[in-house]
Amino acid sequence: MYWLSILLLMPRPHGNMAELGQGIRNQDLSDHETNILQDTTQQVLNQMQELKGVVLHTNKDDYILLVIKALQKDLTQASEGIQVLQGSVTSQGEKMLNLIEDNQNYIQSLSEKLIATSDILTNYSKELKDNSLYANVKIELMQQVCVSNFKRLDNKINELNKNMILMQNNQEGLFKANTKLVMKAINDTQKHSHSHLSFPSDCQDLLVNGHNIDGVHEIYPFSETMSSVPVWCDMAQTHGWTVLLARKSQIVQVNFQHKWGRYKSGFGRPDSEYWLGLEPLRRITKQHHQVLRVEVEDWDGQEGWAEYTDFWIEGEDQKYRLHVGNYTGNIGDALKHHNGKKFSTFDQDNDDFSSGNCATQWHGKGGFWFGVCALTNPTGIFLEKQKSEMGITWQPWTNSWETLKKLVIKIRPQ
Ligand SMILES: [Ca+2]
Repeated sequence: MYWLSILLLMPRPHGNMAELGQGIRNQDLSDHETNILQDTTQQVLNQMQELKGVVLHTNKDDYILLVIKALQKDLTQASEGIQVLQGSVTSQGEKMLNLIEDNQNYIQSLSEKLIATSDILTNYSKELKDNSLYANVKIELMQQVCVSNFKRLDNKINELNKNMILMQNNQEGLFKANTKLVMKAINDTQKHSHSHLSFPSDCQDLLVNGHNIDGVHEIYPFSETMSSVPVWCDMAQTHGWTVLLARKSQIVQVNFQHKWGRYKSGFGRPDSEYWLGLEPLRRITKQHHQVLRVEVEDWDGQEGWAEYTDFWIEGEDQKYRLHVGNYTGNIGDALKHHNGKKFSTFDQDNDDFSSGNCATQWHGKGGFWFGVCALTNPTGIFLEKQKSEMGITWQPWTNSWETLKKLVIKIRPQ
């Protein structure tokens, strides 16, 4: 330490330091290290110059020589130190160079990797660009398809709307047509409320329902009870005649001598001789006033007819009073005498003959609308050709009480 401090304080020989500086310059030192060495050398030279002046003025030669030797030794040591330092610096420089070289290699490697990565990225970019273009083309195509589909959908919707309107119009038309049909059916039902297929109220209803052949049929004049009454129907082209009384030749003639009750309900057989009954007759004529037709045949085969366009009867409380008018025919108007008369039977005298019962005393005990007493006797006794007030007669036709072979009374709605 002592010599190091002396080295720093004491002047150094000028020639050795110059060589040292030159030696240093020859080494591969950095500029900064070279500057430090040069500064240090300059300081030593300066101190040596000062020391040289001191030596010139002191005259102590021995001491000076000793000091010089010591300085030379120091210089030698310093030179060695510098060499060590140079070696160290060189070693560090080499390390630095190696490090730099390593770094350069690493940088080179990184650069190569970067270039490779850049290439990859470029390729990716290119692929992305290509994909983007492809995607754009695809999107454009999809957009076109979508637009096309939207147009088609729009057209379909318009078409559907038109169809909906057409359907609504058709539905309205159908509804109107159905309403008309229903109203017509209701009107027809009301018009022919008693012309139901299963419950015809007379032969006219049966004809309307398609039964156009003469024969026995069941009619339902009692809507309340729906009980049926068998009748004979004479079917014409447009009229269904309901026979209310039939008198004609039979192997065994039907007995017409019945009490009020039987005349009220009816008796006989529709396919031969029969009486419909006052109560069914009242029900039929109550629904519609009737046309009444009388057909007669005498024992000589002559035929005739009479029609009354307004016929109806009252109820049992009025003894089924007769209303008949507007005669036409070729056998004379016999019923004009009976118009307005009550019905009488042999057990119930409602006639205008005050001294007795027309049915019992004069006309064979059949029931009829007797006055005083009769111009016709449709319910009389079936007798062969003869003159008898007890037989079946139509007085205006024969101008006598000549019996008839056939007499039928039938009705139809006006
Ligand atoms: Ca009487």
